Amino acid sequence: MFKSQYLNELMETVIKRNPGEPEFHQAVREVLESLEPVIEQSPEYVTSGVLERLVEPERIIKFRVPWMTDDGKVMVNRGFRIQFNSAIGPYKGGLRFHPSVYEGIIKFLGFEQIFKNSLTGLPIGGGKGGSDFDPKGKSDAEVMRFCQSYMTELYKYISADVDVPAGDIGVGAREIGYLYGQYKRITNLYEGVLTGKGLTYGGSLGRKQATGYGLCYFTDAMLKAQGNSFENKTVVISGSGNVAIYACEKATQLGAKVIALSDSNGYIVDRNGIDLAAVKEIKEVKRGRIKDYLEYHSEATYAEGCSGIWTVKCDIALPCATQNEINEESAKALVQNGVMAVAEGANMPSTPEAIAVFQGAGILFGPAKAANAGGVATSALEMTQNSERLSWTFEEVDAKLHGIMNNIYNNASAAAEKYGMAGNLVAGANIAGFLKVADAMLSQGVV
Ligand code: NDP
Ligand code: 2IT
Repeated sequence: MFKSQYLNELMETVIKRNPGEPEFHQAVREVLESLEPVIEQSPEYVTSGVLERLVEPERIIKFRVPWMTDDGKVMVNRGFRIQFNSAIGPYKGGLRFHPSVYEGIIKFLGFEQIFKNSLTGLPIGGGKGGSDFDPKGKSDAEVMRFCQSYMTELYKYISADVDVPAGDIGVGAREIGYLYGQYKRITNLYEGVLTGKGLTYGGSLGRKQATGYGLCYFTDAMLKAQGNSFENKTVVISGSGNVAIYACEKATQLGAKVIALSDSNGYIVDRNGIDLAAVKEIKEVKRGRIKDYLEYHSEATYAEGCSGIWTVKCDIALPCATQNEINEESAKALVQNGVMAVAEGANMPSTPEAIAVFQGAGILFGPAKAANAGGVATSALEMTQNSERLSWTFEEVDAKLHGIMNNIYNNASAAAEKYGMAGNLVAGANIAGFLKVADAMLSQGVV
């Protein structure tokens, strides 16, 4: 329940208009809660209908994706692209290929992307897409045929100045390559229509590392504000995909010891510190499971199930797998074990109840929109390099990323303080992200 009757009615409308989409409702509710003090002070956001327009995607594209398995069987998946908000730039956001994908997941991710992209300070609007296709266990040829079929429909709706997709769960360098090849073939355009591209055909140095590195830069900024750092801290990271791997790399470089990683089957604990070269070989080369780590380090332990990882005692927890992976019980376990900071690499990995536990305990909490914005920020830097037909060095990209993450931390902190919620980075990130988009919408009239 909100104090404001207006917000209660708006939330009810969102639920009625988007039935059976609890993840989307969750994402909207959190943002509206943060905005309550803003609309009290600035009623023009209500009278101009900015909020009603923000919660309704500008366009939803939904399509059939037929493809053939290696043994000639016809398969049909569903493709989505939600072009949520273009007030401050072309739609920008990843594609997720995972069996759990349905319209509500893409909607929640697209909605979050609006505010995250605004926080980067770069000119990118919000969008997201994906499919219920599961790349796991498929051959490269099957993944290629799927990607070609997906792009054969999607190309009609995207271009370098309209909508620029990238990776997310299940979409990495391999998938982006196949998608790019098909876009180029159909349109005859060599343009920066996707980001996360390979380095030989327009990708940016540092994009692969950006979300994980950015997460650690953000966490470091939170810690430094309290006179602390990663030095000698024990870190637990969930997931073992793109974000988790490069969060592990940067946390280690900053002096921490990462002791646990996971996948959707289970988690490993290595008290000596994770051997990242082994993890990269297992995940990036062999496309294996995190359990295979025991073949490299028999002294490590493996446990089935993914939520148990939050019972491993640590100073810093970085959830980097998926939405709602930390519930109230897991949050309580982390707090009881003395966690001092939690920062979200995944999108919406903490349930509202879990966030309440962290904030109630007074620990540092870095919400996804702010903490994982380094990936999309570096995607925007890739777009810039493509436009000027130049490529920057790794050091240049990384330095820009570091500056952007520090700015996001400072802006979210300042917004929280300005609205009387000092230290509440959830509210601060939502408010700072909202204000830029809302003011652009006000300037552009009722569109
Ligand atoms: P990857 O596909 O590279 O890795 C995903 C990891 O999360 C895998 O270890 C996977 O395990 C695990 N995982 C996925 N779904 C579940 C589930 N339902 N339960 C438990 N574990 C699961 O994806 P990314 O690393 O790119 O993405 C991870 C998170 O970060 C997502 O929330 C994504 O939205 C977010 N993100 C990604 C960005 C990027 O640049 N890539 C940018 C910002 C946010 P398994 O192999 O068993 O499925
Ligand atoms: O959630 C995200 O921000 C991403 N998956 C990255 C999006 C992008 O366009 O790089």
